[in-house]
Amino acid sequence: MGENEKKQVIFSGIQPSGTLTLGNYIGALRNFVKLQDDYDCIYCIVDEHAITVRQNPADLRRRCLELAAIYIASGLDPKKNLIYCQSHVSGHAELAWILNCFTYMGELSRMTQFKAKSAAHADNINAGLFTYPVLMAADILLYQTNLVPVGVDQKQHLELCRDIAQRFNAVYGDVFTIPEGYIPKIGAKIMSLQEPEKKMSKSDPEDTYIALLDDPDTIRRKIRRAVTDSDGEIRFDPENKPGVSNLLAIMSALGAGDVETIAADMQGKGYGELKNRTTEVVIEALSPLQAEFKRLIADKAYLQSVIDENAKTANALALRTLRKVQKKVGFAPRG
Ligand code: ATP
Ligand code: LTN
Repeated sequence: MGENEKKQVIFSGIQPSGTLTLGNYIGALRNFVKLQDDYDCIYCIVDEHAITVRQNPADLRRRCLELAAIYIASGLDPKKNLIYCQSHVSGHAELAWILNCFTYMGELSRMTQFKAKSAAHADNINAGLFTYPVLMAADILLYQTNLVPVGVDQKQHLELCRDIAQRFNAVYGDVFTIPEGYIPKIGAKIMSLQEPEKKMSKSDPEDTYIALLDDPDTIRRKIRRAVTDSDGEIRFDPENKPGVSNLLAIMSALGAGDVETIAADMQGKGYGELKNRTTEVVIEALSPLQAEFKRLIADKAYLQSVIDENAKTANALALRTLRKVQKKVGFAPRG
């Protein structure tokens, strides 16, 4: 790329809805770090998405700063990447409203995340949970994003985002850039340690996931108790051997080689050995991040200054798209 050529834009977000898991790290965060030098990157703390499920206010507030610290601790340079809270840039909610008027009820009711979350929170199936993907589309389209690094569970939302953008562009001209997904080949869906047919998720019970901040003993215990199967063979076969394949995928994603090679290396070994090796790889991958997190979280003033400064920059960028959209749909000019 020539020196003066504008870099492409990356946008992604993580909800401060719980302690980040190894799934979030492998499916999303780790790729954010890889992409930061080649793109203009915006990594948002999507607190407005998080309240689609009831949150304790004090916990939510604390987790937003913790997520900023995790972003930085995982290697994202806050001078090169925009790290900020979604609720600090009002354009997200404003654009979401407009896009709501370009999204059909039928499209939203097909979203599998909506179906899963409304089953899990049957006492609180709120309209925000239903229109969640529209806010996500607004996040992405607000910055004329080219690429969106996410885990595979977000693919359906991303396709909807593209459909909304294309629909809007068809009426008003080329207003939005049409974004592409960036989904890793290995690790796009890390599975629950207890129910390996299900995605590892930070809102599930503690023993089903490895948290990025778990200490080595906790990691060892959780992996030791991970569900495998009874045939005793170490082989990568997600369909028939989801538990064993999940451990192999975790190791591979964390740099231990490709899944087939790891499996071949471990021929004749038992699941105990597989779990020990996985434990070592995970502890080694997480310990630098944990040390850096500990240092950063002690300096709340610094973290606050990062999200404040970056929100200002994000706001200025967001307004460019928002004003254009408002004009296109026919809102009265500002005097
Ligand atoms: P929640 O359980 O609160 O819905 P979550 O754990 O699914 O949260 P999100 O904040 O919704 O996490 O997701 C942040 C990013 O992490 C998204 O890009 C998502 O695709 C990715 N991700 C989440 N879980 C996994 C997983 N198990 N494997 C791979 N990627 C994942
Ligand atoms: N919906 C995502 C989080 C999210 C996101 C985004 C991801 C909100 N806005 C924009 C990528 C781009 C989730 O539930 N994991």
